[in-house]
Amino acid sequence: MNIPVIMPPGVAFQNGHFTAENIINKTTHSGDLVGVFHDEAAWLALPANTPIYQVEMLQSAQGEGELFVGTTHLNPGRVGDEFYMTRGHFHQRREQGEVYIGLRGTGLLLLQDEQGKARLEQVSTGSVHIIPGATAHRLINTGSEVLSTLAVWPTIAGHDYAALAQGFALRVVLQDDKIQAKEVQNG
Ligand code: PAN
Ligand code: ZN
Repeated sequence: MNIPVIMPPGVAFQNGHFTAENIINKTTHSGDLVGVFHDEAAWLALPANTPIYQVEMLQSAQGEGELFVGTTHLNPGRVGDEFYMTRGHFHQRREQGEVYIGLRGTGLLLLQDEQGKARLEQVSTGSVHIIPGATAHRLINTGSEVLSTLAVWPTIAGHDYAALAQGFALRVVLQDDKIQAKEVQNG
């Protein structure tokens, strides 16, 4: 019997780009990130069409038990003293977790629980990050090249951006030529 072998989609580990048909692509520009960076004047000075990060996703079946696979490419740069970062979110379905794997570049994964307690994990090539349920997550590029990560998460997870409208409890900035995490008052 001749059993056909399916060619699955691929991901290039060196840059996180997918090889597949019908990849979903979304770029987030500076102008989309209203209220995300603490230095409003520096944010306003940046052209609104400045690309900050790009997400590539494979097509997935939807529904309970199905998974999304995506890569995020976060550009290097700063708004004022604050490093470029993703918007960050809780999952709408709070109990749903996610896995991030570092592919290229260097940065930090900011994790925050529902009580507002934040922690940082170092992201680098091959780092594996298990994001538990009920944990908000944001990538921060503290390096000088693109930070790319691979992520897998349940399609039912959904994104809740509104819960963090006040912002995260930590900001990562360049001060005195050093990468520093600062605690934020009032979130
Ligand atoms: C990722 C993120 C991606 C972009 O795929 O959605 O890095 O970050 P924001 O969604 O916060 O803009 C993920 O965590 N999915 O659940
Ligand atoms: Zn997520």
